[in-house]
Amino acid sequence: MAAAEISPEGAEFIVVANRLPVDVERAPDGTLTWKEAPGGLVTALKPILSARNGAWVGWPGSPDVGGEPIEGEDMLLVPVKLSAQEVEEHYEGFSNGSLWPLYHDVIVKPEYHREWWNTYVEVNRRFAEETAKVAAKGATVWVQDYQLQLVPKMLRMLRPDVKIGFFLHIPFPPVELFMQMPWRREIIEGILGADLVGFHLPGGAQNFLYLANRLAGYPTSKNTIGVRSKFGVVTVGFRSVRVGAFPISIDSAELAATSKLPETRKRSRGLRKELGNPEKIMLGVDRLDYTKGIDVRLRAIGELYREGRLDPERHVFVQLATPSRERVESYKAMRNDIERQVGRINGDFGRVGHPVVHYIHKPVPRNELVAFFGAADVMLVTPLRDGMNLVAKEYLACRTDSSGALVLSEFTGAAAELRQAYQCNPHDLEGVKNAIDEAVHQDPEDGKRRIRTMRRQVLQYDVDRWARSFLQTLSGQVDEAPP
Ligand code: GDG
Repeated sequence: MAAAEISPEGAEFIVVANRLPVDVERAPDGTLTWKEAPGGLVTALKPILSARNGAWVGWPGSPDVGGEPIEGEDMLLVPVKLSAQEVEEHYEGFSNGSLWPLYHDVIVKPEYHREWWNTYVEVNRRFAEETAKVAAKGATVWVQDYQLQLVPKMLRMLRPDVKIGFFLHIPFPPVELFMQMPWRREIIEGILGADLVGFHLPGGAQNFLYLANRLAGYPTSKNTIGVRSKFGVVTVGFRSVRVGAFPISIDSAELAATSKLPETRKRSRGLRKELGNPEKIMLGVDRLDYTKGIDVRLRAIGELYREGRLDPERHVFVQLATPSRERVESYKAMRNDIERQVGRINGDFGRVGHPVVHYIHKPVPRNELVAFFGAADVMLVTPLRDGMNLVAKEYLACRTDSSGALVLSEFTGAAAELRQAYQCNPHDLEGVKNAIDEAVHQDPEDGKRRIRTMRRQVLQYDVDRWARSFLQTLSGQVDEAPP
């Protein structure tokens, strides 16, 4: 790759992510329109993007759509054009068929195909090139997630003048698993193109530090990595790459405000009524993904009904499962398994007009989701592995009266911060059952104390704080980011 030209008018702050924060819609006459697709990341970064002449580089969500950058409301949108085959091999293939299962404890067996890898390299190169074209001299570039791990190194080769941060939103696996990856050294070298590499947890950062030494032979610091503090260092030639833990969060104040609105409260009451005014509503909210442990909680709930520890007349379970990666084989099999379990529990314990498990397989509008959080007495978050899990934090932000209970898998990043949850090991079915049982039958005063403590944590450490601590560390403004 030859060095790219530096645009005199370029963007000073650039986010590079697999997806643009917009949805593209094609009108019947073939013209394209763009609609903002709000998400936690874009909400947190919008103020910085609009203040710093920002740009967002990403795939617009439809194959063969791309071309010239588009002036958005708060930022320049830079669509990266990908063919249908590239989406299949880069996104569904290497990202979600190889990296996703490998980084989530090989719950499903990862597949490694050379064609997928070659396309992953090619697509990463295109992202790096598009970024190099729009970056102002000395710009700050923040690359997001596992789909783009080669971009930091490729971008550095094109534009040695820019400052590069990389953040991984999913777990970074231990060496024993990572060593499976046929292109393991290339991936480590790719990430090490950044000036700052961030993970949710110190454990992931430590895994990465170890591999940087073992696979690429770079000297690494030996200190214990802290949360937003005590960064590790990898010495790559004349450069120092910092490695740290920055647990992501949510826009807590906005969610709390939405959940307090009279119309949200009314809708929460309406939902309870539609469910037959049960004593306790249990809720699960997940992308339909095998990492989320939806099957685990269904198995636990089924047994609790069978043993009489849950009462089908008084306790109902609602599972909102957003469709996800539906073309990937392992997702199809998982969906069948979950739907069979739902049918079986309802067959055994429901009656006409009164199912015990309510299963919705479609995305729910944001406000409706907040009403569900408001209605839920017990939130079930039982992933087998999850980088952070924002749902657990969102539920807490919405519990403005401090009622409710959170059952939380120890295998989520959130478990490190939310110590007062009913924590469980998702591989230990009896443990999961006990945690659900305790949460459903908790003493209300004890419950309030738990929720209050966890809410305080979520309100204090919101997504804005996450972005600021990462970017301040990247800019070198502070040696240690504010706690
Ligand atoms: C990855 C990592 C990490 C879900 N269903 C609906 C809906 N959602 C929203 C939730 C939440 C988001 O989607 C899911 O976030 P999670 O964090 O739970 O999980 P992943 O999608 O796997 O995210 C994860 C995250 O990145 C951030 O770093 O925490 O570990 O895997 O915001 O509320 N939203 C709406 N309707 C739905 O039906 N509107």
